[in-house]
Amino acid sequence: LKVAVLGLGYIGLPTAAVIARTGAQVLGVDVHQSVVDTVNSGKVHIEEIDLDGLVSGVVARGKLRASLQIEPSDVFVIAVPTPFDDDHAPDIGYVLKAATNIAIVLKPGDVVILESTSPVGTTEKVAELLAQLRTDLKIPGHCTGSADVAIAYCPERVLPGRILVELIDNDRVIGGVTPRCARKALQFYRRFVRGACVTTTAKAAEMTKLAENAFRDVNIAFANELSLVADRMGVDVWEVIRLANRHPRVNILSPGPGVGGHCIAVDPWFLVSAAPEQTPLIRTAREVNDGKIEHVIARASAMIEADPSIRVACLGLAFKANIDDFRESPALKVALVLAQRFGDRVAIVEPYASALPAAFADTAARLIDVDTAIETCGSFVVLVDHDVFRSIPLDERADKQVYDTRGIWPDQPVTNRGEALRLAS
Ligand code: SAJ
Repeated sequence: LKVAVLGLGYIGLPTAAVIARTGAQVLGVDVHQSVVDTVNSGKVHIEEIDLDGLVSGVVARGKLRASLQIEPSDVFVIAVPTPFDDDHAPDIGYVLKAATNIAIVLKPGDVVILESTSPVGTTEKVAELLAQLRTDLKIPGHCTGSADVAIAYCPERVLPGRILVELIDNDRVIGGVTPRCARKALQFYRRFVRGACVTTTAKAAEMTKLAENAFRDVNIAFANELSLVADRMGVDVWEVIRLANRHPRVNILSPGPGVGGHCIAVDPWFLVSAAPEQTPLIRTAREVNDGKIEHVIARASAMIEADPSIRVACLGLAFKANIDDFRESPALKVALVLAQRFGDRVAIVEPYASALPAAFADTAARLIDVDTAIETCGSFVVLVDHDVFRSIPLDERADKQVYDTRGIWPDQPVTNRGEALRLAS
């Protein structure tokens, strides 16, 4: 079996490697020469547990190869980005470009699968495009009788940090442009998925993916809203959540400095922009989560202004714990504003970065390690719940002013909690 995976990012590369491990001949296609070169040398350009070993193994055995050029294959998996523009309207340009490239080499019997998170209807647009570009082939949804190729949507659902485990163990939703397409795609996923593979229509599968991430966003927004209420009331939100979650049917998620990553902070907008009148809750959740960033900046600023003599360490830039991914990261946004506002009083601790991101170039902020922060900073703003921060013992921070947006240090003395400093009101 020959498989082409288009897009060698956080989803495409692990997917390509896992398929290659099953013995299939996999070609990874990417637009960046540096990515192609890195993969062909058996290395990885992204940090993900166990991915480096897997990629070096399948490349060494000749099962995975990368290229800028697509080649004829039996199965095509599209895993390219679907960003949104300034008006939150989704941009499926990369998906359509990938489909255009596939059209050049498509032949009867092939299976085309879209995995990128996409607005409802995108898979049908891919089919339509292929029908326009390849009038010599019978494309599903655009022909009578049995089609020459199969086209399906099967969203990835893996959690960064657990990608290789979840790629295999998670259930998969497989939506065909026709039921026959779904069955063909199902055969492919059965090669490497241990979880259940459930078939449906392409549109239902597309909406399922968006619903999953919107569900999480709405639930995190509830936790973030509670944190604002608790802040106003002078109550410890972490304690309230711990207590509420003792109820058998309550399971409140964790507040934080906002919601980041390229999924939860993005995908709900795909639903909102498709049905604005029907989505006040989903839109508001997005606004609550984005608004939390401003609240954290205000609270952290108040703490820093309260004592001009102390240096401040912002702990973490990643969008969540124990990963090196800074996309849409609220921690990065907060740290950047604090660095711009307070100059060289602010230092950044991020064990997952070897240098500060380019956005910090105009600031005086420095990247320091945990030990230096403990020695030289009198104040901590906890922005990411990395394990390495969580494990700092009380005696190394008891005397610091701490604003802990992730609730990682419940034992911090109340008198040394920055959030206890009320704003001017
Ligand atoms: N967060 C909180 N509080 C929480 C949980 C998360 O503030 O209680 C924040 C995180 O710190 C982070 C953001 O939310 O900034 C998103 O993190 P996440 O762990 O919830 O999700 P992602 O973006 O890493 O992965 C999600 C997953 N979707 C769901 O759990 C429904 C994953 O399964 C998807 O595959 C992925 O999006 C994706 O690619 O769509």
